[in-house]
This record gives sequence, C-alpha cells and structure tokens, in this order.
Amino acid sequence: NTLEPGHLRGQGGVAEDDVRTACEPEALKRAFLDHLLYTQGKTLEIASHNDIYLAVAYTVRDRLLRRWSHTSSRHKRHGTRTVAYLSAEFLIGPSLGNNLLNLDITDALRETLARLGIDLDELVRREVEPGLGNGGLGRLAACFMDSLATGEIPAIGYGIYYEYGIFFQTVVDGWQVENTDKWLRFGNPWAIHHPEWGVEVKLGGYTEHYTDDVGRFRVRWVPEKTVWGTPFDTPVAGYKVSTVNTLRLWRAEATEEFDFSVFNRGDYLGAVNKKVTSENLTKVLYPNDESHQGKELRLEQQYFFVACALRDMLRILEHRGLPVTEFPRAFAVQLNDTHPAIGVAELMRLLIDEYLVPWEQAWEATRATFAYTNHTLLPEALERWPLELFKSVLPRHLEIIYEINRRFLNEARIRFFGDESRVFRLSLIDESGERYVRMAHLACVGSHAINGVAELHSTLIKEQLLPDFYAMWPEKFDSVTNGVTPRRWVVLSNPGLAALATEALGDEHWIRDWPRIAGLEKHADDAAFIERWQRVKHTNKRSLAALIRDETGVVVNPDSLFDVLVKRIHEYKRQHLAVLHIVTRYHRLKTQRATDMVPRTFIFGGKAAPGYVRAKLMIKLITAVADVVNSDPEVRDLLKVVFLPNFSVSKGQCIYPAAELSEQISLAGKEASGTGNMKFAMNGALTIGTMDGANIEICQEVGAENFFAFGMSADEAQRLLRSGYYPRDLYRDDAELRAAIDLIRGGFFSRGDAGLFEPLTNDLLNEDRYMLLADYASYVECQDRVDAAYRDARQWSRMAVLNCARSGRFSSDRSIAEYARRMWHTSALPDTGHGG
Ligand code: T68
Repeated sequence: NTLEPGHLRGQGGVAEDDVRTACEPEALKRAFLDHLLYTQGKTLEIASHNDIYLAVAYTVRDRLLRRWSHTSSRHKRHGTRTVAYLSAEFLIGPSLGNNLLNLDITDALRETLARLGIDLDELVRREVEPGLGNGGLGRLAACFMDSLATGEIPAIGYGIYYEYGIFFQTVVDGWQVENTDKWLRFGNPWAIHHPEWGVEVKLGGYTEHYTDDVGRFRVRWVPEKTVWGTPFDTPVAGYKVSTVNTLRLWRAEATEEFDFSVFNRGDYLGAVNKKVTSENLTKVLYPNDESHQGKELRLEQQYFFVACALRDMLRILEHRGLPVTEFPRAFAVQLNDTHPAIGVAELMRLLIDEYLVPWEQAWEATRATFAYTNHTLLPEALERWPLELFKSVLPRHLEIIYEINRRFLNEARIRFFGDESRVFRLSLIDESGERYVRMAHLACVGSHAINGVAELHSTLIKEQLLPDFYAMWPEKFDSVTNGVTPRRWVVLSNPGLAALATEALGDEHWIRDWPRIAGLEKHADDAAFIERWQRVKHTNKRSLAALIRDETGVVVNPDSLFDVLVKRIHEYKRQHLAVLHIVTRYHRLKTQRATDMVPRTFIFGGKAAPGYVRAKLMIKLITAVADVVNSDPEVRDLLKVVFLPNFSVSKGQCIYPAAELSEQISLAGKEASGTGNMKFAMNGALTIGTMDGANIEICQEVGAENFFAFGMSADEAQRLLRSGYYPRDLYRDDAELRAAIDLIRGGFFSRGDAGLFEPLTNDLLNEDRYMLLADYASYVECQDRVDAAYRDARQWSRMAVLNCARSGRFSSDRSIAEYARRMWHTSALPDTGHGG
C-alpha cells in the first residue's frame, strides 16, 4: 500500500527515498532541515518566516510526487477516460493545510516542527492564497478538483496561471480600494513548471484557402502573432487515497525573445515591447463576475488556455499511442460556463485542418467530447463577442462557426418547419442589431449535455434561457446541484466540529462520505451533545471576533447572534436589503427604546467589481451605517455592523464556522445556485433565505421548520413584474420601510450628504429591478422570527445540528458522482496497492 510510510522499501527504494517520502517525525524533520538548507539556503537560526514556510511546503510536496507519478502512469496504463475540467478560474485557496489533511500527516508534522520551535498552525494561517477566481464559479472548480481526486476519477483541471489574481480589497473611508494581488512575490512552492510541454498559440491574422498536392481543399491560418504557453502543474491529492490528479495552469510567454525583423530595423524597444505584450496575456484575472464586457484581451485569454489544453490532450493521446479519432473516448471535456466554449471550434479546427478528419466525423467526436455547465441567467453575464472583434482575433474559428451554424440551422429548419423566427433565435450569430457570436449557443450545439447548477436554475434554463434549444434536444438538458468539499469547509475550517462529529459518529468515515453526517441527528436532543456543540460554536465565534478586532478595530460581543452575509457584492444578491433591515432595527431602537432586542452582530464581506459603481456604493452604504450604529452609545451591543475587508477562501474558513445565521437573500430566480449557503449549513448556521437557487433544496433537506424562508417565489416575482411593479406604492404604504429609506436618503448616515446614496434610493423607489421593496416586509417579519427562535438557545442549537446533519446532499462528492455517471461516463480508477 502506497499509503504506508516507507512503502518503497522492498520495492527497490533506496535510502534517499525516505527523506522524500517517509512520514515519521524523524524523517520529516530531516526533510524539512534539508530543504531549508539546500533549497532555501538558510539555517534555522537565520531563516525567515517565508523560508520556513517554503521548506515545509517542499517537504509536503515531496510526499505527493511519487503518488502523482504513479497516478499518471496508472491512468496511462488503463487508458480510462480522463475528465478535462476547463475553467478560466480555479479558486483553490491555501494548499498547505489541505495537503497535510489529505496526506494524513498533520499531527506528525505539527509535532516535528514544534520540537524545532515552529508553529505549524501559524504557517497554515499565514499562507498566501492564490486568488485565481472571482467567486462561486472559481471556487466550485476547486471543490470539484478535490472531489475528483478523492473519488479517484482521472482528471486534469485546465486553466490560467494568472500573475495577478483577484485584487486585494481594502476599505478606505468606507470605500473599496483595489490593490494588486502579487501572490507570486515570495514564490509558489506547489506548482511545477514544465516548459518542455510548451505549446504555440496563434492569434489574429487571416486565412488562406487552397488545394493541396493531392487535390484536397485546405485552409491555412496565417496568424498575426503567436504566443507560447507553458504549464504550471499543481498536484491535487485526494483525501487519504493514493490518487493525485493535476491542476494544469498555463502562462503566456513570447515565442521569440525578440522579433528579429523589428530588431534588425534597430527598433530594440519595439521588439522587447512585443515580448511584453505577449506576456500580458495571462497577467491579470478579469475581476468582473456576472457581467460580460467584450474586451479583446479577455477573448485572447479564453482562446489561449483552451488552445493549450486541447493541444496538451492531443499530446497525451499520442503519448498513449492512440489515434486522434479516439479523442472522445480518452477525454470528457467539461466547460465551466462559456468562458472555454471556444474549445468547440478549436477542436473542430484541429481535427479538420490539422488532422484532416472529415467534417461529419470531427463534429461527432466534438459533440461526444464536450459538456457545458451554465452558471447564470443574468442577461448581462451572457457572453457574446462582437463579430468584428471575434474575426480579428480568431479568423479561422469564425469560419468554422459559420459552417457549424449553417448545418445546425438547416437541421433546425427541418425540425421546426416554417418557423423562421425560431431559426433566427437559435442562430449562433445574433443579428438583431450589431452582430455578435453567442457563446452559449456555441456551447449548446457543440455539447452532448447541458446542465444548470440547481434544480430551479435548470428549470429556468429550459423554460426561459434556452427554450428553443430545449425544444430541439430535450434529452441533452440535465441538472446537477452544486456541492462543496467537506474536507476544506468542515474538517479544515472547523476542527472543533470535526472532532465532535468523529466522536459522536464513532469514526471518520463521514469525511469521505458526507451523508453519514446524518448520524448527528440522533444527538439533537441530547443535552450533553448540545452543550458541546454550543461550546464549539462559541470558540469559533471568539476567533472570528478576534479577527474582526484585528482587521477593523470593531469589538463585537461573542454572545450576540452572528448574522453573516458574505459573497460578491451585486444588486441581485441584495446586500442593500440587509441594510434596510439593519436600519429598521436601528430606527426601532431609537424610536421605541426596543431594548429587549436580541443582540446581533451583522457581518458583511465581499468584493465589488472595480467598475461596478453601484456595488461600490453598496459597500459605502454598509460601512456608513456601521459607523453610525457602532458609535451610538444608546445602541450598546444590541446592534453591531462590520464589513470585513478582502473576503477570500481563507477568510471564509474563519467565517462560516462562526456563523449562526446565513443570509441568502437574492431575488428568487436570479442566483443560479449559491455555494456559500451550503458551507454555512454544513457548519450549523440556520439560513434566512429566499426560495432561490439551492436554497430551495437546502430548505427541503433540513425541513421548513429549520429554515427561515421569506419573500416571493421566482414565479411570483415574475408575475408581479409583468403585471406592473410600483415600488413607490410599497414605500408609501409601509411606515417602517419609509423610515428606513428616508434615513438613508436624508443623509443621516452620510453626515448630512443627502446626495450620496441617491443613486441607490432613487433606483429603489423608481425601478427596483431586484424587487427589494416587494420582499422587505416579509424579510423583516422573518427576521423577527429569527430573534424569537434565538431566545431559546437550546432549541436554536437543535435546529443548527439538524441543518448540519441534513446537509448530506451538498457535498461536491455527490455532484461529481452525478457528473461522472450521467455526463462523463467515467468511473473511479482506484489504486490496487501494487505500486506504479
Ligand atoms: C456563480 N457564478 C453563480 N460567476 O452566481 C452562483 N462570471 O449562483 C453559483 O453557485 C456559482 O457560480 C457556482 O455555480 C459566478 O461565480 C463568476 O464568478 C463569473 C466570473 C467571470 C465571468 C462571469
């Protein structure tokens, strides 16, 4: 068994292997000191924090490498279908703690380092995380990589090695300020660079059509420029299994150090400039979630990583000695939203232009290869590229897309005889005004499966987003509810809860089989268990309170109700609805001396897209209300409001375990799924939420009596909108709502500056696209029920236990099992224990 320390003995392993592979404290110590000296060039006496961190990281990475290479040779030998998960974002979070957990060496290493006077937990806490994603979509990709490895499913994650990840957020005078995220400054010990697997990627230029020597019709793409892509491979270990999969992220470089034609003309700076331009390609992650801007560089990024990924798969195919026609049997390619959808045209291009496969055969292979996951219904998030821009970057792909479209629309004309308006709607090219390439349509025609990320979302895709495609191919449409990994989001984040669960359930099987957490249910009425549960929660709350104090200076009461809203800042997510409720509470305190209120701490966190002015104003509103409320002596600790800057994976790990109330308050029909909602529930927070996304499924699972549901359903909201929605009438008729809005727009929270929040308040009164005012009364009433419930601490904890115990469905292990069975047709390839 490769899991046994020192397993290489007897397999021809030599002594040096021990320092790389053995996991006993003595071996770990030697390995660490070796790396400190021979990799970092330091002795313990003069080592910096970073030297120590890197030496520890290399020590841990060594322990992944043999399994990693065994995994890839096993995959090669068995030729099992490999999942290629294509995503522009992988928000993996810090690696050290996760790798230690999955290798099962946390305690051994902690003990070893402690003897050297080093605190492992501090190294874990201070680790710089790669912010290579915006939010839910990128984090989902990371949870999926963990579950694929744990499920021992052959998989490679393909994406971009951004030099700058999502910006680092600070708050200055209440406003968001963006700072660059130089996550690579001190080195990244987890990735291994493989320049030898570099790939050339063409961009721009034009095409030439010609007939080759044997009379075949051929196309040549003459690019304007080429860039060089090289992969950075990060091992992704499964939990206590020998499988180690790969996350392969690509960085762009110049193909030639200098462009000699320019150089020879004496334009040295011009030549170097071209190199810099190529390297700009993977410089920075676009920080906009849920909004599409047709930027050329973004299209180049998308094509770049997809082209690298497909080339890499062809290289692997060849290495396995398989012909190109075996592509779909070797790979199942999952498109994480439309960002990699250009892959459909790129695989076609490779097959027909470079491998000379006939069109029909190439098309069949392409469709058998791809599957597409949609993550949003918001119209502004749907990717469409202006035709001219698209043509200037990818001239050959545009031709291929035209041909795909021609054949597809002919099929549609026959299927929907006489219905030209439907053909117009189905087209891959939007011709209603300025012409665009519709990436979701390309993804649909080029895939054998299309899925939404929660039940409601999948229904709305079929009924509203892509109804014509659904009419054409109902069998392609599926639904896979998102999930999150319990390894990171419970075991690593909430060790107190993990220990309690293991004790109550009698073993650790729940860590790989999350539905077993249901076993906690029978302890929900056990007073001793509840008391321990409460102690864990209280400890977590105290840690979060300390973090809040360190980062914001605000002192919060750990005995107050921790009410948390953390996610990207967006109007549809309605953080400002939470603010209206807080202002209503404040107003009650000031006018009714409502001192019997349950003390609450409202904790906000999340980033706004730098160009999203409204969202940034929402942050200012939160901080402005916080300033007033927190400094009003009359309020005491009945009400505290905190905006915790730079919400990230690491921050999440401190926040979810300490939360008691999870705010999931998007307008029904707008949040595709949500995944934070699941992290909260697993950690025993109760949800106050709308019937949106996966909230609906969480409510079903935990029981309506353990869930604070409010607001309109998606149907009700749409009906109200259609029948005429007049937010000003609601304002006029609801005194508390009026008081809250008037306080904000009268300048009470902005030192008399009545204009500051006007863009927000005017919008609420006049348009209110996300219907806050329609849900306000229901929300506030529901929050009053939360107070009443919280007064009975024992009963509250019982409900919290039930939320955790009934969250079994929300592990990403379940999501991955569904994708594997229904869309990828892959299965696990476990290690039989007989070496590589
Ligand atoms: C999220 N989408 C959904 N997008 O909003 C959320 N978009 O409901 C869902 O749970 C989650 O995906 C996982 O399915 C995003 O996070 C982005 O971050 C994004 C980034 C770039 C462009 C568009």
